[in-house]
This record gives sequence, structure tokens and C-alpha cells, in this order.
Amino acid sequence: MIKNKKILVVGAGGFIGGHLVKRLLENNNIIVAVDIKPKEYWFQDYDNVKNHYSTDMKEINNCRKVTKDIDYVFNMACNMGGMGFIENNKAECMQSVLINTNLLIACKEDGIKKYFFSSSACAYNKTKQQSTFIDGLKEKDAYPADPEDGYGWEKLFSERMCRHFREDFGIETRIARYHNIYGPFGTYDGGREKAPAALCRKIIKAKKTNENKIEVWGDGQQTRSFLYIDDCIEGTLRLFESDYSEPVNIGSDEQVSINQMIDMIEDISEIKKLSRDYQLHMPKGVRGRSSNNDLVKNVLNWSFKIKLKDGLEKTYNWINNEMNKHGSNISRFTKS
Ligand code: GDC
Repeated sequence: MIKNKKILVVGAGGFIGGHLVKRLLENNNIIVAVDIKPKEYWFQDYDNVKNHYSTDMKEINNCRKVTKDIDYVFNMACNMGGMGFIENNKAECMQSVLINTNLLIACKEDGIKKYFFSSSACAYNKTKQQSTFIDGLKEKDAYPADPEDGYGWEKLFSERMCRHFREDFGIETRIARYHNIYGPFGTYDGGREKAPAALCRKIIKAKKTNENKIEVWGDGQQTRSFLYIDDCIEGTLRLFESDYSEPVNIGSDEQVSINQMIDMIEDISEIKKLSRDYQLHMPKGVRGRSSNNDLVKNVLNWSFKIKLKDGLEKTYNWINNEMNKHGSNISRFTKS
């Protein structure tokens, strides 16, 4: 694993970025950490990061300030969230194209050798995700292009931008297509949360308040696969160190319906079965999605390890603790 390098992590105050910084610090790397959020809202605190910057990387001059004397760059930054956010904020999501583009330009100017871009399963063609249980998405299924409107187009375009900076200017680029990453130190309330955290929160709240019903977006039969954060970080670092420069799925192929995931969370919480109020008008996204992991096994000799039930248990316990600490007050995990 990467050791003793000077690494710029953009989006270090967010969920995946926060876990990545923690892991890179454990390996004695020197970290320059950047996020648009003020420091008090970063999702994890670090004592031994060399420099922190709260700055907007959509501006090229801010990119130029932080790419000097850096070995590697990880771009984990974008304006994002679960379906509730990305379906209603397409223009905001698309502006993240400025982060990746300006950061690549600054990296080229400063002779950065290697660059990581965090893409998404939302880059995949929507027409391949129209039934509930689908075959896992293979990397080639992103084309012909018809990604998630807004957010997915930004990811697909930025993947391409990385490719052309590699081909034209020789920057080594690595691209992960993340499949719904979840775990502790992630958003669980406030509008940007994804389904695993949202449903843990709803079930915890029902338990605390003795309610017997939760709201579920859609009919509950839509499917996804969810990847626990520790697997995500392991896959990310392995991909970064590999010599494979095309996009690769970093995801799980344990495909479940939202109803099945709710069953698991109810078991973890030891609550009696709740009735489900299906909200058909709420954002639903694609009907079915899962990761095909043939390529990742082939090029990295690796695949995810943590089963959904086990990852949900850790996530549930963490959210439960946070809700006990903060009650209904705003915490850093309920903001952007
Ligand atoms: O939000 P998400 O996890 O994003 O939603 C998964 C499914 O769960 C959707 O069909 C949604 O309607 C359903 N769902 C049911 N109840 C709820 O309370 C709820 N909250 C939420 N959020 N969803 C609920 C995500 C993107 C990410 C990222 C990943 C990559 O799409 O939002 O930004 O890129 O994909 O895989 P999802 O899986 O559609």
C-alpha cells in the first residue's frame, strides 16, 4: 500500500474522503486535505494532517494553491447525495465538472504523476437498469451513453476528461465506479442521505418513539447492491496501485431489494415488524442495479468481503449512537 508519499485529498471532509485520509495516515503518508465545508463540519477529525484547507475547488486558482509538491492526488469531491438530492439538484451536481477539470489542469501544470477520480454507478446506461433483479453492470455497460440525468452525466464526462489527460499529457489516472457506499461517519439525515443510512435512521426513530410505521420511497421492490466503506477504501487503494487505467466497478454484487434491506435492519434493531408506507411519488432512480465484479477480480485479484448484514449492523449502531448524542439537533452528518 502507498507509504511515505505526499498526497492531496480533495473532498477530505466528506464520507469516503474522510475514511481515505484516515487510512493513508495510518500508512505514514503526508496528507494535504481540502474540502469546501468549514472545518467544523468535516465528517472526521485528524490531528496529524499537514495542511487543511476549506476552499472551493471549482475555482482553478484554489486548485493551483494546493497541487504544489504533491506526489498523488485523490479527487473524492463532488456535490452529491442520495436520490433525494441528486434528482432535485441536477445543475448543482453537474457543476462538480469544474472541480475535476480545474484540478486536472493544475495537476498537469505541477507535473502530478498519478490522479484518482471517484466516479459512480450512476454513469451506467439507464436502459440496462429497468428491471428489479438485473445482471451486474459490466464496465462496458456505460456505453452507449445514457447515464443518470445530471449527476451521472457529470461523472461520465469527468471520467472521459481523466482519460484524455492521461492520453494527451501523460498523467496516470485511476477511476472507480462506486456502487452505493455506506457505513459510519456518513450522512444519515438532512436530505442527502442514501437508502441504507436513511432506513437505519427511520427504524431507530420508530423504535425510540414506539411508532409502528416507516415511510419507504418507491414500492420497495427496486434493487441495489451496497458496499461497506472499509471494502471501498481497500478497493480504492488497490486500484490506485494497479496499472489499470480504465474505469472499474468498486461495488458489491450482493443485490437486494429495498424491502429485503429493511428486513435486515429490522432484525438488527430487534424491533417488531413495521408497516411500510410506500411513497410512490418520491425519488426512486433506476429500477435495479448491481455491480459485476469480474473485471475487478481480474485486474486487482480482489473483491468485497463485508456482507450487507454485517455492514448494516455497524452502520446502525453508529447512527444509533449519533442520534442518542444529538437527538433531533443538527449534527455535522446531517449537513452537506
Ligand atoms: O438514495 P439511494 O440510496 O440512491 O436510493 C436507493 C433506492 O432506495 C431508491 O430507489 C430510493 O427510492 C429507495 N429509498 C427508499 N426509501 C429513503 O428514505 C428511501 N431515502 C433514500 N435516499 N432512498 C430511499 C445512488 C446515488 C449516489 C451514488 C450511488 C452509486 O443512487 O444517489 O449518489 O452515486 O447511487 O451507486 P441510488 O442507489 O438510487
